[in-house]
Amino acid sequence: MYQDKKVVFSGVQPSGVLTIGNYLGAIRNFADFSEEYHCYYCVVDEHAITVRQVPADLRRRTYETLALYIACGLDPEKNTLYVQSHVSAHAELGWILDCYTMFGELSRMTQFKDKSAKNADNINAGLFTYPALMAADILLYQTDLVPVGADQKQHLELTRDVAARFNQVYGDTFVVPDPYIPKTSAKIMSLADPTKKMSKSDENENAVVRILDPRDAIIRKFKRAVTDSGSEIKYAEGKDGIMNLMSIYSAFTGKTMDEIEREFDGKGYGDFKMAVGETCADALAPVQAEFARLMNDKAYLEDVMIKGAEAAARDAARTMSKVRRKIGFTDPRRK
Ligand code: ATP
Ligand code: LTN
Repeated sequence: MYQDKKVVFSGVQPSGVLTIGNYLGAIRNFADFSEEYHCYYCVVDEHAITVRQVPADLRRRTYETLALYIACGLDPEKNTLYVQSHVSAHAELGWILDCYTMFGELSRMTQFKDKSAKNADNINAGLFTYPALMAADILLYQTDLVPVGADQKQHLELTRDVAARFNQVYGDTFVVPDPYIPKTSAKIMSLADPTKKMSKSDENENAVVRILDPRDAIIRKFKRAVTDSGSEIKYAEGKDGIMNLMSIYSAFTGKTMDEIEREFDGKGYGDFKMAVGETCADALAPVQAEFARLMNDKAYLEDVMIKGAEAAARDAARTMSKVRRKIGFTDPRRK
């Protein structure tokens, strides 16, 4: 559809301040695709309202998430950066795909089960149909590749199934996308409970390291990270806490687990945690500086949002017109 280049699409919810899980599992990898692919990176605010949001916070975080995209190396000239609710085709195709997504399929989604348990007083229909809207995000742009963390694999499989089902009924309409899940750091775990995913909406601040946390907070959180009662820095079954810290250290330094074990041979957990904290803080410092600069230039961020939404809407319209025609919607203005 887009001439010579294949298409990449991904999204992040403005549902909280981003964590190093979002950074290492997703955003940090986005810029790798900018040259070879036609890339869309979206701030998915419509997904965020499946959980109750304070309007002023949602607004601020939408700007912040866009600023973080840019601070993490995404050049708005080379990537289409925009906000989901600015392009009405997402909600429009979302509704249509609701009608091609089965109740049974949605019931099996682990994210739905987790979020229902966490938000027992607000299990709304949007939380349930969330994956159909996510499929719409992706399929609107004839996406080939979707870089995401491991937790999104199931949603990607559903997207593929919905695309294939639609194509089977109506003939080739959508490209069936592949996930791109990084080999290391696809699932950064909570520092308070290393059997649980680190999540930006976690209420326990000690469980998450946020991209924007000050240096001393980052170091303090790593120092307090839950580990086992042993003392050896070893990547081994049953040492979930240490394995998670080693993955984080490896992701920031590029060192292998063997190299890390050798580096900390004879040293204790205290030394290792300090090293992880310092390395993480060092790596995030330039992102934080660029973020601060961008947040002071709201006019620039708004310009990026407007241009991005215009470009995305133009591209999405091509898929929408095809979808409408195939389904049998009337279009009296079309000659
Ligand atoms: P929430 O807590 O609001 O559900 P989240 O932290 O899970 O949010 P999302 O906005 O849903 O973050 O995800 C953005 C991207 O970050 C997705 O590609 C997701 O797979 C990835 N991601 C989220 N958490 C982690 C993690 N702990 N490790 C690796 N990747 C992650
Ligand atoms: N569901 C994702 C966020 C998301 C997304 C997308 C990711 C919404 N639409 C499209 C990739 C492609 C999440 O919860 N992390």
